[in-house]
Amino acid sequence: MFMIDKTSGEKKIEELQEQYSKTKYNKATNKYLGQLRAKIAKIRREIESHSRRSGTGYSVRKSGNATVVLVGFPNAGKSSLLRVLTGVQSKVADYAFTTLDVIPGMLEYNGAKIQVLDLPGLIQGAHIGRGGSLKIISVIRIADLMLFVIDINAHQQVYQLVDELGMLNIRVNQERPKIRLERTAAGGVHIEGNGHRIPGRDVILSVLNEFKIFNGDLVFYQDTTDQMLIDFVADNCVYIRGVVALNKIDTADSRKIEALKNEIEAKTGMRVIPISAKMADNIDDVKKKVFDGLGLIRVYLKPKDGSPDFGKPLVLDGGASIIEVVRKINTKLVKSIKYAYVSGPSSKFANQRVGEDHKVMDGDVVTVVFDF
Ligand SMILES: Nc1nc2c(ncn2[C@@H]2O[C@H](COP(=O)(O)OP(=O)(O)O)[C@@H](O)[C@H]2O)c(=O)[nH]1
Ligand SMILES: [Mg+2]
Repeated sequence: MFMIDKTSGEKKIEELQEQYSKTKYNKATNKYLGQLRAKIAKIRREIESHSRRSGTGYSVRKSGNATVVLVGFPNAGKSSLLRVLTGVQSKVADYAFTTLDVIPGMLEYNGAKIQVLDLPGLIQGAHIGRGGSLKIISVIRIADLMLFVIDINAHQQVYQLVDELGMLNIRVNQERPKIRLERTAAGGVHIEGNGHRIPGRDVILSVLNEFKIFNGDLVFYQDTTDQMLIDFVADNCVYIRGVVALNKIDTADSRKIEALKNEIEAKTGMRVIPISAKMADNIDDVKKKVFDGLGLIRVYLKPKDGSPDFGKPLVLDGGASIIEVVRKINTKLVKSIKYAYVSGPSSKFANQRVGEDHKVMDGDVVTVVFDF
């Protein structure tokens, strides 16, 4: 195992985290704890912007429709899963810490090309730079989905990983907090809670002050924890969906598999797929859940007087409109769109005529009419 030298920033974070964990939570310490967390978030933001500038990350080029990273402890079965998903032989050995680099594979499913990256295993202490984690994190941050690979005989690792990633400002299966801040020149801080559960005024002010914000209107649109407020103000988190592959089920009985699947789903909000990478068991379900988790959609083009080509879907991101459909065919055509005919989940009836802003859905058949 190798370890990155800790910088002064990382040491400072360790100190603050120690103070944080030593302090009992109550009404009197509430504000102090908020301050500590805001300080940690701020130092971390500095470290990250530094490591981006100095280029300590791996350089990984995104390719295909979407990028999925395999996240897990060493020995969980990441390289084995990469092989059964994509055919790419990343080094598999009977001892830990074998993969030291990022190994890319390409998974083709439903007409989509999904890039799958096998990363060196993440281990405890990742948030302070253990195990070369800062490089690994720089790759995870660009992912569209995290596929957690968890050994069923060490399933607690999924919770440790979610915690570690949390400390590295990667939020798993969470949405960006719905909060708005409008800075004003004077007048102090106005808080609109809209009836939601929000941090106390003293905590809010101490967090804002830590980021040198002394005036403004702060509006909450949902129940908000202290951490969510800090995430919003520091603006340094990425929000990535996750799916769990619970691996090595060939070594467990069905009662244990079912119980752990339910437990992890309840505690993390992620879908859990029990698999055996070794026996290639349930791998199709992984592919399906990855495709669904990415929110990709398929649209079939139909010539005006012909039939749709169901063998060759256009794969688009969820929320795409007719404009994105045309951009996929040829960017230059976008300015010539007249209208389109849509049949399928997004249309009210067959061959509905729609404008270029119409949002398409998975399974739509589309005919675009141009105005040349
Ligand atoms: N029994 C069993 N062993 C597995 C399974 N998947 C991987 N392994 C074994 O676990 C070890 C680590 O696998 P590897 O893919 O290298 O894990 P990585 O370190 O996460 O990349 C190897 O000995 C694999 O043969 C599985 O589904 N069942
Ligand atoms: Mg490996």
